Amino acid sequence: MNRPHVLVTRAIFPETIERLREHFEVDDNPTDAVLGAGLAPRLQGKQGALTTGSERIDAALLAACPGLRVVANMAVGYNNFDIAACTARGVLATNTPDVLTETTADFGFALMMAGARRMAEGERFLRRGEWKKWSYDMLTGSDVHGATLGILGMGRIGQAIARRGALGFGMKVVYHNRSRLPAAAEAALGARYLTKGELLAQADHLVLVLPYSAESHHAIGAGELAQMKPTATLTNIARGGIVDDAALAVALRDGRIAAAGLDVFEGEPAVHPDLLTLPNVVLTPHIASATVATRRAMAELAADNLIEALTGGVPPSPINPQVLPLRPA
Ligand code: 8YV
Repeated sequence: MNRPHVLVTRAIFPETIERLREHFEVDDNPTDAVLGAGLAPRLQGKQGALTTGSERIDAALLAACPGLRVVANMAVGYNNFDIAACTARGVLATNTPDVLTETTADFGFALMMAGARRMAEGERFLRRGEWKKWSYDMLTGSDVHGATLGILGMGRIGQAIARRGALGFGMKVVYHNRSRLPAAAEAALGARYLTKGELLAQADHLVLVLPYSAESHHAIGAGELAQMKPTATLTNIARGGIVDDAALAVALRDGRIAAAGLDVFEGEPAVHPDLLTLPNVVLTPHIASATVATRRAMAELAADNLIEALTGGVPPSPINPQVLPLRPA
């Protein structure tokens, strides 16, 4: 029997690889090296790929890999995919929504709190041996409970953060999104729609949860930071490039906003060197979805998509379902 051939671009759970081997000839990547220019050669003769945000699937790659029919991203975000190019070539693209929503919202909330309450700064202070006595204004931050939570990008994760703020912390929730939520959803979340300018001006803690695109590139730059309260915090768990990191470093240095929490960076894993020198920013290495259970669920959902798509089933989370049914191999 002619089994489809698939590439798993990065190291993932061995159990998921084993499951894929029940259906496919699997080329995996136990060394976990990011393939980069080696991706197209490695995809020759493969009908499917299980990818992560580290691989770019664009028109050039697809042209170089004409046998490819499915790319299953182990991520909810898919800015590493050129969806129009995939669709034009009849290649199905899939992602992993829902399974990471609550985990990612937990982390976004934690990062926001860490910035507001200066937790990382306090920890570094203690480890440096500088904690000699109590003082009334030592590492004083700003309250989270009862404050105004601003959310830019009110999708599934934004709504999960809104629920945490409203129900758990008595926050006033305001948001801006490309499309306004239905009135019933707003009422359920206790969230009020604002223009982007109003959101910037009113938020005590602004959390970014919007997808990255040409439209959202530098959605937060010097101009936007200038509209925020000097006491405000900014948290980015969405994608690098949504914030102009150089402009943010200037705003944090000059006290134009109080603090930031960043899990994603322009050009990551590189981090803007100015951010590394600032005390009032909490920096984490793109780990918002990183719990064992959630990473397992993401890997399994990506595998489900690959298996269903290449065995004539119904993939659970297609991004461009219009290409289904897939062209024959
Ligand atoms: C992933 C993410 O860890 O799902 C996303 O969009 O950013 C993270 O959960 C990362 O993209 C690796 O694929």
